Amino acid sequence: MQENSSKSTKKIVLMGLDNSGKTSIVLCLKGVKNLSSFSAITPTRGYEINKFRTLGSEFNIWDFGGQERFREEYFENFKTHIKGASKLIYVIDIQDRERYDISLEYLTEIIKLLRKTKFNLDFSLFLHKFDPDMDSVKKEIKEEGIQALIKQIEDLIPPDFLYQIFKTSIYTVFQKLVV
Ligand SMILES: Nc1nc2c(ncn2[C@@H]2O[C@H](COP(=O)(O)OP(=O)(O)O)[C@@H](O)[C@H]2O)c(=O)[nH]1
Ligand SMILES: [Mg+2]
Repeated sequence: MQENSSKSTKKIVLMGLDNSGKTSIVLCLKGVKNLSSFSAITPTRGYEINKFRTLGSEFNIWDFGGQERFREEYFENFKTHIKGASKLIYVIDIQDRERYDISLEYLTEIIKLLRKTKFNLDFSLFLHKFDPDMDSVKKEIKEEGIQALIKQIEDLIPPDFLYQIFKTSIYTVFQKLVV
């Protein structure tokens, strides 16, 4: 598939396990406010490219579905997929504790490949589904789990690899929270 390679178009790549919320994030970025759109989304097969324009820039967001059977292909053609991208966002569903390990393995592989390609792109991690509607007890337990997750992330990412971590939810405007 051919991307629009005009200079003002920014390519953003979204990766992460299936169901982590990538397509929903794309809808948020596109400014879709109608919540019923979120229940209508179907799992992304392979990958899909979303084009939209906001704040005077044009964006192509490449949403890689993340289902297991597609991951091998992403790795094989990694260079082609991320070529021209200015940003790669890796999404982790913080509510899916059972798959933290699988998600971190996937992340490890992506970082390995990124270091090989030497492309200069921004790397961000979204700790996603960090919803605002948690009571304080639940929040506390959750915070502990998340701190442990962040520690694991820090341990697996090489010290000279630059990245930023954000806590995000489709139910709040994306909040920047650098850890
Ligand atoms: N609680 C919660 N659910 C979310 C959030 N973002 C997405 N979801 C839900 O997670 C599921 C998977 O989302 P989807 O965008 O299809 O994930 P994808 O497979 O990574 O593209 C859907 O049921 C979404 O409604 C969020 O911030 N909070
Ligand atoms: Mg999707």
